[in-house]
Amino acid sequence: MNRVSAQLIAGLILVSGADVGAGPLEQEVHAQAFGFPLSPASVELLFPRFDDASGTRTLRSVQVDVIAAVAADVSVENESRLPAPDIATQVAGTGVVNFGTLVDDGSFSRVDITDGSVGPSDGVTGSGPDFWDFGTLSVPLVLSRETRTDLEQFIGAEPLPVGLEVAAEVAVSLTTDLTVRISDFAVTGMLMVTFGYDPVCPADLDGDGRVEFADLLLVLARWGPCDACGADVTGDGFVDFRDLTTILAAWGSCAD
Ligand SMILES: [Ca+2]
Ligand SMILES: [Ca+2]
Ligand SMILES: [Ca+2]
Repeated sequence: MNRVSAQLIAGLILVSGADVGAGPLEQEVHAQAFGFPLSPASVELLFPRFDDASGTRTLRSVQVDVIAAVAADVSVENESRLPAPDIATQVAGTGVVNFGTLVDDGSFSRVDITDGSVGPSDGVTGSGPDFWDFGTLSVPLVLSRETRTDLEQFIGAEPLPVGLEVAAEVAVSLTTDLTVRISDFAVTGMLMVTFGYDPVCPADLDGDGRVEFADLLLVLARWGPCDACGADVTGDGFVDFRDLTTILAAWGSCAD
């Protein structure tokens, strides 16, 4: 390192208050698929708790997400001698997800209506001008909740269940002289748990437990734009003076 660089670094050491760990949180995502018939019904899936790696990672946030579809195959058949021009169906319900004390709930609904052409009964089951097949009626169920408090419950070696309850029904507007067939009524989707955490010592780029010259050299070696490189301590897409000052502000043993 030449004299100018050394002076520059000496000057930067005087810059205090660089915010170590100010970059975006690291994320650890766990996902599991599920599917069960309705309704109502529930599922419980075990997810790992956060591993703080002997205190070298600090949990900052926990988020639980449900991305699912509630669906049913629905057909109706008019058993009356009169036409039934407008038959409506509604697939609707509620969902509740919980992971420890982290809870979110929501509702879903979709309405479908025949095109006015359903005629009087032809006496033949499952077909004819009196029969209307709505096909598969699918409606999204999306739940998402994050917490940054009471995080202790999410740390440890034992897994913790995520519970999901879904209550749904298929309602049909005309019930007189109508045969309604519902099949494959179910919910399928993904459950996700996302841990957001800070490495306790993000400036220790080479992971030897100390922030020192070797880490500084790694920053200088990657100077400039970089996409998710380790030397970008602040996580802004550039290795620049901000990363250098972060290193200098964290100088010394990570345990201090
Ligand atoms: Ca028929
Ligand atoms: Ca180091
Ligand atoms: Ca940076």
